[in-house]
Amino acid sequence: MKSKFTGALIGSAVGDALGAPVEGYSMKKVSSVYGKDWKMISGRYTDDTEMMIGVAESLIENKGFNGEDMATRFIENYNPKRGYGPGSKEALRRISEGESWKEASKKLFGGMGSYGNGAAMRIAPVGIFYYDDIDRLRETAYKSSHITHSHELGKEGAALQAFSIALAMQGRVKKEGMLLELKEFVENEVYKEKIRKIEMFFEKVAEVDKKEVISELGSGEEAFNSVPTAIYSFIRADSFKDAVVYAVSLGGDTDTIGAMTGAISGAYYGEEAIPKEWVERLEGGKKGKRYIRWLGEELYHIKLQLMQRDGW
Ligand code: AR6
Ligand code: MG
Repeated sequence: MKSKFTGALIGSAVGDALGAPVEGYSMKKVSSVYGKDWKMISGRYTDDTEMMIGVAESLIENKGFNGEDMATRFIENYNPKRGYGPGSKEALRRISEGESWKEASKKLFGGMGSYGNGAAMRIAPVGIFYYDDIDRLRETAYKSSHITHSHELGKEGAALQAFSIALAMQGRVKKEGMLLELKEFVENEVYKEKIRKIEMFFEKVAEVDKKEVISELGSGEEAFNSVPTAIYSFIRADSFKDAVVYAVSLGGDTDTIGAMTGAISGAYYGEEAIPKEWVERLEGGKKGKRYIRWLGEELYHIKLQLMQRDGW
């Protein structure tokens, strides 16, 4: 279990760092950069991992969700060079200027709130910490999303990603079984339809063309155009490496789809299954790979304590 906790977080960071140098590229351009080797280029992570670290730090410090504290962590960790989306950036600016974390995100996009994938990309700590408690998982996914993403589709995408990670932690189901549970879990029709499309992909005998995956599931910055793509990338592969390589190879929002695929795959296969050369190349420093592993270990220890307290 410990290796699944650390695997989800390191897997997320590795996927992010692998996708980062080719963000926004077409499928063809990604392939011209990575060729057949898929060597990690710089190992530098982006906003996805920086925010995922904030979620983990806050869950650890509070042994659960605390919105004000989590928002503060996001603001303290914020480095403009990590490539934040405009919505997240504005929400954090508003909160740092004194608006409540419950109100700030509602003002974005003309009062609609953001449906970007920024809440789903950072959700791995919630998925691992509440892997055995669906109600808490859903509630915490919604609340942690709300700090920057108040649109229903942004929140539902984060909850779906968190639940995918939880199922991967449990390791009971993959393929059809996993899709069935995801379809029951998810409350929004847009996501149900995407999961149906994934089911249809698996019903086909021939390998589905990547262009079809992109047009049907998406490869963009919207949560509904990227979370299902990450889930599909995980399910169709038989290893951590194949899953993440496939996700990034599609092009588009490669760092985030890479991060989300890496989180689910790391939770399923465990940290040992992540290619050593990718982890070695992942950035170090104060909040680098060692720190990310430590966050996973801390979440694991706190989870154990809470389970023992509750008489497991
Ligand atoms: N109406 C129209 N467009 C929207 C709406 C909406 N309600 N919500 C989101 N978008 P954002 P993120 C579009 O800015 O989710 C970074 O590279 C809009 O084009 O909230 O935190 C990350 O690494 C908006 O700019 O950012 C992610 O890969 C975009 O969705 C990515 O950006 C993203 O929403 C998303 O980060
Ligand atoms: Mg990013």
